[in-house]
Amino acid sequence: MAAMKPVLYSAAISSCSYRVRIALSLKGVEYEYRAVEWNDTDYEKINPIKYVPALQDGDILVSDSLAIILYLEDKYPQHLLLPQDLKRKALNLQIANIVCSSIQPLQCYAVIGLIKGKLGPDESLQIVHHYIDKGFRAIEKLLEGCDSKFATGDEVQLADVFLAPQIHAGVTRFDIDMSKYPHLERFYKAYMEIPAFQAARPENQPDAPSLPQ
Ligand SMILES: N[C@@H](CCC(=O)N[C@@H](CS)C(=O)NCC(=O)O)C(=O)O
Repeated sequence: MAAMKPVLYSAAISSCSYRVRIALSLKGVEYEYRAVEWNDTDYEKINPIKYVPALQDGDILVSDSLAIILYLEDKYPQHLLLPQDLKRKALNLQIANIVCSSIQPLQCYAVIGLIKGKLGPDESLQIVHHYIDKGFRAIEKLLEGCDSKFATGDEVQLADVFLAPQIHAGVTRFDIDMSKYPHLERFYKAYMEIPAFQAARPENQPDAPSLPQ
């Protein structure tokens, strides 16, 4: 009997879901896409913290994009995202974590929702810009002198899987001027040429919003 496809609980515009979609595509894993509505109370049974993404793979249910991607890395070893070399592996994890812990949570709808009404839209946007800029500048510093095609080499690795959705959100949702971050701007152009990244883009998901994001 054929194995069941993993089920991805996702939202098109969620940058955290976008990371997992890229990893699944790069690894060539076929999956069932299940769009989660923000107000779906049943979803709490899948992920108690109620955030997307989550992945059900057979009897394994895992949520949080980094945990999911590390799970995929062990389960589906095709297109490994973490190199053996300890220095490059550490750099991949560091960049992924800067995006995951020090940028995205500070730009997310939960935080923007909290400050809504207390601050005007311009002030909220300034806060988001501050944290994206802080993170992007740090990553540019870490990559000083880098002349590879992607962040940590000429192959797409974990850092790239986290960078692409973060830059995409920066450009499309927060009007970030990427010319201030020359390495990231160059990688972003390269990511957009890769079919696995294209397939994972928000606008190519079944629940893509019909309005510009
Ligand atoms: N650390 C989590 C964060 C997940 C997260 O913040 N998801 C957002 C979308 S990118 C979400 O579900 N937001 C819904 C809400 O804020 O209620 C991960 O990397 O998966």
